[in-house]
Amino acid sequence: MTLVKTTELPRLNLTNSDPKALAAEILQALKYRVGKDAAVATREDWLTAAIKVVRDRIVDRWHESTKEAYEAGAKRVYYLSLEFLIGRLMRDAFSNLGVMDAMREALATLGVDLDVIAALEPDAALGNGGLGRLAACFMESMATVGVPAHGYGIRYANGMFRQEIHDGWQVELPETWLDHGNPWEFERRERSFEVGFGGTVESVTSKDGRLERHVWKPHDRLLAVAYDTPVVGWRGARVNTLRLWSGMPIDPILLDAFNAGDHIGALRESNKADALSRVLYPADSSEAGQELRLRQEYFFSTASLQDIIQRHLSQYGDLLSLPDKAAIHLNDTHPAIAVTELIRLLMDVHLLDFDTAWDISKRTFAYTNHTLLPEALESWAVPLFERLLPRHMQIIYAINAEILLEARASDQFSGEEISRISLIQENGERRVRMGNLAFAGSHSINGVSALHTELMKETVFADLHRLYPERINNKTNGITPRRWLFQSNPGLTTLIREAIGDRFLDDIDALEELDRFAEDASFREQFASVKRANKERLASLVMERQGVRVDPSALFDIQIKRIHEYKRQLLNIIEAVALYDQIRSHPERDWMPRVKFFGGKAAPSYHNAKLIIKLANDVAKVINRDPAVRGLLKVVFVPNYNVSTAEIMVPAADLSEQISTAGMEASGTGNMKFALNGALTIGTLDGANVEIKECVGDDNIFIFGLTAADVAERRDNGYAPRSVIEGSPELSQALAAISSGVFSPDDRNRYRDLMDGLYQHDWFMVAADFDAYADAQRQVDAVWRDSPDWYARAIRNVARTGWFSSDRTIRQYANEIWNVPA
Ligand code: NBG
Repeated sequence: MTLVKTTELPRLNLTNSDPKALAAEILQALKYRVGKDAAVATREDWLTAAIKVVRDRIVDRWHESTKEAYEAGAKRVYYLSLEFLIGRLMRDAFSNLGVMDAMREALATLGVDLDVIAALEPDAALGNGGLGRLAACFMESMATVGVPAHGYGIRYANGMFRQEIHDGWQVELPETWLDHGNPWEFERRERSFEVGFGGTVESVTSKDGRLERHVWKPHDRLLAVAYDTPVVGWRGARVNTLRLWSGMPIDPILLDAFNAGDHIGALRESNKADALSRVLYPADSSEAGQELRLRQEYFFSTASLQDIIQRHLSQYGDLLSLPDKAAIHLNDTHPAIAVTELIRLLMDVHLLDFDTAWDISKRTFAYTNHTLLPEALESWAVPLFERLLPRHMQIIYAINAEILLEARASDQFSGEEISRISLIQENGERRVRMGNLAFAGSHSINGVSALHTELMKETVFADLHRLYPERINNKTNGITPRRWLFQSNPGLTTLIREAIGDRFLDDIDALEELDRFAEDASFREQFASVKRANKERLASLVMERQGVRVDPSALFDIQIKRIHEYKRQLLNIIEAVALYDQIRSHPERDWMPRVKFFGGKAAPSYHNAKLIIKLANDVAKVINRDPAVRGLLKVVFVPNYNVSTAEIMVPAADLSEQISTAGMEASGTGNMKFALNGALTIGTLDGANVEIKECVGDDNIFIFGLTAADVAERRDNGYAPRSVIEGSPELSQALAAISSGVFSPDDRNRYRDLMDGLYQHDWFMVAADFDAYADAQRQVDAVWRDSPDWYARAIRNVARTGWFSSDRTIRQYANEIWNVPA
């Protein structure tokens, strides 16, 4: 087997990318921008200096891109998202600009190892999971395919929490990514906007008593200040802006209070402003619910809209043309309040009438739905909403009157259906439905996989879809191949280049040419050796971080994602327990060595998810030290799963676990990353797994279990998990072992309730799918045993998943929703 040496991707024609000149520039930056001498510089200082040197080149492209778009009068895309899970930026920027090797060489001449300083860059973890990472992939793809775009979000001082595992339990610690400053960003104090909350609404009437306009007099006021990060596309094609807002008080200190001796009270305003951009809510696919969250949503929505309006007015002079020049995208319902805020600004500040404002709004906004889970559909209690945003409440009633009128006029809805269309939920406590608001206020509503989009039409939005049948459309998610193949898997990238040439670097569809190499024995061996090297890297990480030894020749079976019952990490753990039983009872069988890796964070308030983490760790402890297993099975929970960890784990996987209850995972994007890196998927027909199966072909994926339709039918007909469990000896045994404390001798009852839940209701149909899952796992073993066949299938996965590039997704958004060229 030959080991593939990685070579650098083709360079961009950049002036001054000669390593000698770069080294001199890095020294200059160290001296004048960091203020340090080489003799005393820390590794963080070198990191900052290296970034500044490359950032200068990005700024050149940034200004060119901005100017081009301005002069062409191009329509701009504004992507509003409460989350951007960007991860580290250095490799991304260096690689996209084609200066990776030159910088590596330059740093080496200064005695600095690029890989060492790269590992010091903190992850910008301004997101929870798939939704935030999708926004980050989209930013990179928009810059790559040439869409002039701004991402708008919040500059959280503390992003996603850092997870530690203490005695098997998740412990949350604040993550402080800004500790050493952020060399990528530009603070724009001059770009700050006022944000108000509470107070009253006054009506201004003309002399003859006609209502002229409303004036909102907020009680609390603060500023949103912009911080810009340039986002560079592949080969520096375009540079777009990620603009994140930070809260700032209008009066930094209340001097009256201070002088009166109230030193803490004097900082009240400052603390309030700080709180707004302080932390990211760590709730994924579940409702955050608290007042501060609504404040955050309004804070970034109004700042972004004021910014957009100011830019538009200074270029075009009037707001009637806004929909032709701006596409504003709502990433989930978190920025849905922007619909009412735009109308407020157009009416109360720019003096348009409601009909005009409403029409502009609908033509400007588009909305993506990312989940059907009822607990994640945002709604706000009317009294809270009214208290914080009194003017917006009035506008919501006005919009509601419009759509209910349209619904009644169409004569196709019953009273009950009309009540489901309403923006206000009337049964029980009155609440504002943000999903309905986003739907009503947008001209396009999209789902994120074919299945999810169909289910949207049949479930949450069935009535609104009947009223506005032309609005719902599908845009299957994607991932950027730059980060998720070229940068994270340089070994595989080089191997592919040697096989099919460089065309796929710019046109990912060209990956198809790799298909025929599945039949080529020597290519398969090289492919296997690249995979092996990636697995060794993961094995050393696990050794280093956790002191667990794993064998890189075993099958690496990986499930990494947020911990959630619908994602069914529990199904995977129970199967591990069942397999453990089998190995112990039949030691004579030819078992295939396997390591099951888990990684992911649980929302701090999600009791069962945290218990599932503990269970994975408890099971690992027992299995890993049982000599009877002879290392045939190991279980590893990798702590603090984040973007950087994913970059190491994804290329090292043989098997990708995508086993959600069918109908519940809107799309998934981890599934795409794994397939593109040559892992085979074991999965249900859920989310984008359905489309992955269509692309890679039935033989190159392990599909099992109930379909979404089966799940619905079982639920309707009264699903009885107890009898299912009793009918499966393997499952009953595994559950009994967990329930009786085999894995928790220190607290035998720890998992009793969790297991009872499976017997009693099993909301996520773990029992119903268990046997099918275990069978599929044994098929996996059978294919893994025949190694050439396995790698042939793995290669076909790489060759056939170029379609899941976020460039494809973004082109579809551009052509079919935003109406901008791409
Ligand atoms: C998540 C879905 C994933 C999907 C991502 C990106 C939320 C609310 N939804 O299935 O659970 O891949 O969004 O679309 O985080």
